Amino acid sequence: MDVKATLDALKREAKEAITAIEKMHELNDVKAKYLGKKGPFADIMKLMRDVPNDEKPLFGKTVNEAKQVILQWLDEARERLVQAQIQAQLDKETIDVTLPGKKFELGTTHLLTQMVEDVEDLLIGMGYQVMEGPEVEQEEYNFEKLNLPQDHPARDMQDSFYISDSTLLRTHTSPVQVRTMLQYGGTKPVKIICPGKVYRRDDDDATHSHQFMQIEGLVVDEHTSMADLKGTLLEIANTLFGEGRDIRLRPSYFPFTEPSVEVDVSCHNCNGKGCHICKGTGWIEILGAGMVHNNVLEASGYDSTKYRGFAFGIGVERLAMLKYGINDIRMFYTNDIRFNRQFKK
Ligand code: FA5
Repeated sequence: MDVKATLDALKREAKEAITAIEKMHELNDVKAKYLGKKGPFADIMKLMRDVPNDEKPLFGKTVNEAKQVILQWLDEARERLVQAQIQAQLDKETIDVTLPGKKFELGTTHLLTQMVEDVEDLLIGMGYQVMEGPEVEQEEYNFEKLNLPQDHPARDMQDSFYISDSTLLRTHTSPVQVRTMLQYGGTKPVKIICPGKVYRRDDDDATHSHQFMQIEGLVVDEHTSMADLKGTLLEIANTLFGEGRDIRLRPSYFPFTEPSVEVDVSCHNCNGKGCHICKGTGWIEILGAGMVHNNVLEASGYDSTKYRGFAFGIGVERLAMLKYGINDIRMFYTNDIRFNRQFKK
């Protein structure tokens, strides 16, 4: 038998079979067919017995070379299939940049934030500076320095969440008045607002929340008067509720202001005639205010014979409820997206 011719024929046949391979598993089939234990190479090696001893090395070498060539072709075929697989995957994953994009739903600014921003925009334009104060506050600032000494009956007006004997969650933003005046050192005029969260042990119902927002305002200088307070509040009312609002000041009581007033705005719904929103009165209460009490000025380092001040504290939820006819304060805090969406700016 001409081994060389047999091997050449075998290689040609294997080459054809390997070239035709299209799937990975076919590689193993072809390999087993030609190089496996029952394949033609095994048969050829059996002939080794009849080859003269001196020709055995050459015989073995020739067979082995043919085998290596086939293994090499199989490796090349494997590489070809791997590359084809990668290419197919890439083709499948091609991004069509002309496809329309996915639309992401944009959130909205919460209505309370919008109200605060509206008031801030207006008052910053009038020369006010925005200040911040801690929500965990000392009794000294929340009460004492605001002319509410220990055992003062007015402390009951604002049932508090105490954290320790002398620390509580602030019940109003008024402590920022004291903190700012102390920071200013009793010599500079003050013109600030402070929006922020406050906390009271009120039972939650349609008009009360244990956590709500206020915007504090404070102006201190040598000439401030009640007329300035009224003008400022009128400006706020017109900005929030539309031009043509009227305001009225009613005598009230706050320990930290004297005189103290509660402020009503003429109803934006009925223009003062009386409707369900203003409960037939033509007026809607929006805030507390007054001239800063001399005791507060003194406790905060300002000479009350020289300086005068006015202050106001707006309930933000109350404002928003009145402006938009919202009848339950809890709507602000349940995070119902359908409610929030209605106030997309
Ligand atoms: C005060 O908190 C004073 N610090 C306001 C003030 C500042 C007066 C500066 C004078 C000078 P009052 O307790 O009335 O005042 O609260 C102010 C506003 O907060 C109220 O008009 C009301 O709109 C709102 N408010 C009070 N309690 C609650 C509550 N539980 N839930 C929601 N809003 C409330």
